[in-house]
Amino acid sequence: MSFLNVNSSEEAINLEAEYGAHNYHPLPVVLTKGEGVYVWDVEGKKYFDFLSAYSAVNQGHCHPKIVKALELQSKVLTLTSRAFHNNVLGRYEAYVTNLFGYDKVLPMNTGVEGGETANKLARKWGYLKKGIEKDKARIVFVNGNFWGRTLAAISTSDDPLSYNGFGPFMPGYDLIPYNDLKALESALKNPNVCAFMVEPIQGEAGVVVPDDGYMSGVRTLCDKYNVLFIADEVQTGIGRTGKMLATDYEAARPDILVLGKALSGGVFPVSAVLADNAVMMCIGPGEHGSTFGGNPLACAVAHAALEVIVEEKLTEKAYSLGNLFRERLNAYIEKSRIVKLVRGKGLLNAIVIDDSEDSDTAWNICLKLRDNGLLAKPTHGNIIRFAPPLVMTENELLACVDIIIQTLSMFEN
Ligand code: IF1
Repeated sequence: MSFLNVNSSEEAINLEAEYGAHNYHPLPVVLTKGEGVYVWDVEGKKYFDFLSAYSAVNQGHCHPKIVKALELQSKVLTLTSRAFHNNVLGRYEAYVTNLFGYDKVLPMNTGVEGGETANKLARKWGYLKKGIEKDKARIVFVNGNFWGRTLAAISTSDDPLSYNGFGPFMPGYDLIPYNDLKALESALKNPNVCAFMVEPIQGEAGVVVPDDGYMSGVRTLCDKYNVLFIADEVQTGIGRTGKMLATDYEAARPDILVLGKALSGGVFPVSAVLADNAVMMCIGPGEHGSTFGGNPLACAVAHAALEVIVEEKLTEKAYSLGNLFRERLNAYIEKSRIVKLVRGKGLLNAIVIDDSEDSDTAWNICLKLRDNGLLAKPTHGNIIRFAPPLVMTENELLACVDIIIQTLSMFEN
């Protein structure tokens, strides 16, 4: 057996089972090529990608402009570390801070590193600017949050699958219900609270959309109690929900903005934390960083990836295609026995199967969707997330709606 390539999906799956950690349970499909909204498996079968690598591929697979930026930079300079300057970082920093309207950016690599950076920034601001007693700073999170797999991230989780068996956990975190401004206000009254970190729409929890007014209410309460509002837009940001940021739907400008995933169009791990000087300058030289943070290759890729979102008006596309998607699905749901509802904003949507969390209906529906040429995966038990690349055309979206409805119909009796 050559380890360089595989001749069948089965061989690839067996190699992963034998030599790879079993930290995932992938849908049984082995992808070998991606282009725009399509992916192909080893046997040559073509699929619509309706997951977009959890919203990292908003710009479509292997977008030519982003790949070109990767190619060009990769032949010139890939990594200098931040021990020295490079000629790409500053230009990218100017672009991304102007695009999102913040004074500064702290470049990192993965979304969870962005979250960790936001937590460290908020704590430092709490001590230096809010006058919180040393080591007493607290950050408030909500039930159902997901911001990654590090020990800090799982210390805020209420999902046993995320934290079971990984204790002891990091102190200094409080949990309150999502979408509950009363609970938030009572938590923020604690003078040791330096920040509230929240997803504008909860991705992993199953595309949970809060009430209108929740995010603007968060902004008002954080102002009232001198608490930093950290928005985790790793999954909702970069056009996915029909606005450049999901927080753009309301008067809810975050004090700290965390971006990742589609910041690179899925071509390279890139994340970013944006804030104004009053917050960002609380961290000084040598107090935070990473080997790859702000590397020239990542900056070139991210710069191109953001330009694609703007130039191709992908945010506007997500907004209109998302409305069309929910309209067609709701028409089906009216007469469906198994689908309870569809929810989401822009092209971040999910359907809830009228089933218990531990039933395998959603999984079986995704297996059938695969057979019918569309790839999606259940999030929690009975919820299927639908998040295609934002470059999809209306005809392609309608073809996907047909596949989804045709597949769901197979489970109605
Ligand atoms: C997995 C889903 C999970 C995120 C939000 C930060 C991060 C994520 C809102 C961390 C990452 C990924 C992680 C990946 C599957 C996927 C995911 F929600 F998107 F479906 F897990 F919940 N904030 N989400 O969604 O970013 O460090 O991964 O770059 O861990 O299984 P990361």
